[in-house]
Amino acid sequence: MMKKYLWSFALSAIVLAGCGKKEEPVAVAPAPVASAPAAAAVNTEEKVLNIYNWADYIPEGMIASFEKETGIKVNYDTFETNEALHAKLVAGNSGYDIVVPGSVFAKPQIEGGLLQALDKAQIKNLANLDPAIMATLAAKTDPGNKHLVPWAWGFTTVGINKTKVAKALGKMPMPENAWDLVFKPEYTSKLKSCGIAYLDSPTEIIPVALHYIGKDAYSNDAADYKLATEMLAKVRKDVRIFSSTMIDDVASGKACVAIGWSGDMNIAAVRAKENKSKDEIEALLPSTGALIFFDTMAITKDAKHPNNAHAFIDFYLRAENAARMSNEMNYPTANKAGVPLVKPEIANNKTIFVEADYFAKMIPPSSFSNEAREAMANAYNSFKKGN
Ligand code: N2P
Repeated sequence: MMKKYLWSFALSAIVLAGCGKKEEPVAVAPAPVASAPAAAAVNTEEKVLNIYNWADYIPEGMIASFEKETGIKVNYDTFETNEALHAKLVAGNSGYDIVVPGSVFAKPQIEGGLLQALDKAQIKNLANLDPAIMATLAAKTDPGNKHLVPWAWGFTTVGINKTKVAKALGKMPMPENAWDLVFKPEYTSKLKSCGIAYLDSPTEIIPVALHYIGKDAYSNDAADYKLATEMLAKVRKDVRIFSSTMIDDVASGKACVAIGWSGDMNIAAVRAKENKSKDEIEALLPSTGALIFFDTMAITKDAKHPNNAHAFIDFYLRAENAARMSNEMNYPTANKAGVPLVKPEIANNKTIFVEADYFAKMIPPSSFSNEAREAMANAYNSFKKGN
């Protein structure tokens, strides 16, 4: 049992080390106050809730269960990149009550007043969350854990169709560092024949490229972006697919190697088996580390249904719902109470719940200034256009 929790302690240690602090114990967010208000507040909101989440992130039927139980009708839309969500929030009047930004974007969104503080009295299941993960979020992103509740976490890495990659590489052995497969011309020139896919977002690709060239993945220095795009330019012609919903591309063999998200690559592996493909798909653990992300639920500043939003967040935080997400979407949950309910084949999959020693190598998330994000977008767009 203890082994399963190791990763979260390792996570807090590495994230704190990453922000220059020693591995001192961190004040954990206070547990929700148990005392009930004198009279239970009556929810007079219209029975509607508008949710905006990443594609391929929620188990089938979970929304229907919430609707059935509460009588609240959910409009559930999806986005594919942090940039797309951010643009909607900045424009205002998005119409969404709950959004799920990555922590890299949630930080400037909190600072910019785009998200409202949670009413923790309405979320009794906050107590189910892993204190170590909440401490890392408080330290780096959301002081006092006022705005954000983790949906899931995971990492950006290299996914491969082992069968097709072995064939395309021929006599060439697999590199020690899996990032070479997507960034080193020696490999990409061979793998282009079976399809190279990249996530389609500046803040996904530039950070992994920075990491590959030995720079800080979260550098805010535009001069570093130039170096990253110089490296990327050498492999641009070999990249066939730009997509942030690449599960089917990988599962069907349209792409044999991808810069993708850990859970999506694991879903692709499962889907290939369901499709009776003989090819084996795998999320890799690059020797130099992969980039961790946290995706977090938050309520928009101008939400029209904040009470319904709190009700959904509390519902999602039930141990059984958190475990269902891990079991079906192949992303680790930050819900400590849910972990014992995760199926052994998921809990023991080292590319989903990674082991503590690999954690020590992973790159914790940070964030970018508005100017840096703009410079990164320009660098990425010119890379993509090929000029
Ligand atoms: C999408 C999962 C989103 C992970 N399937 C990246 N934040």
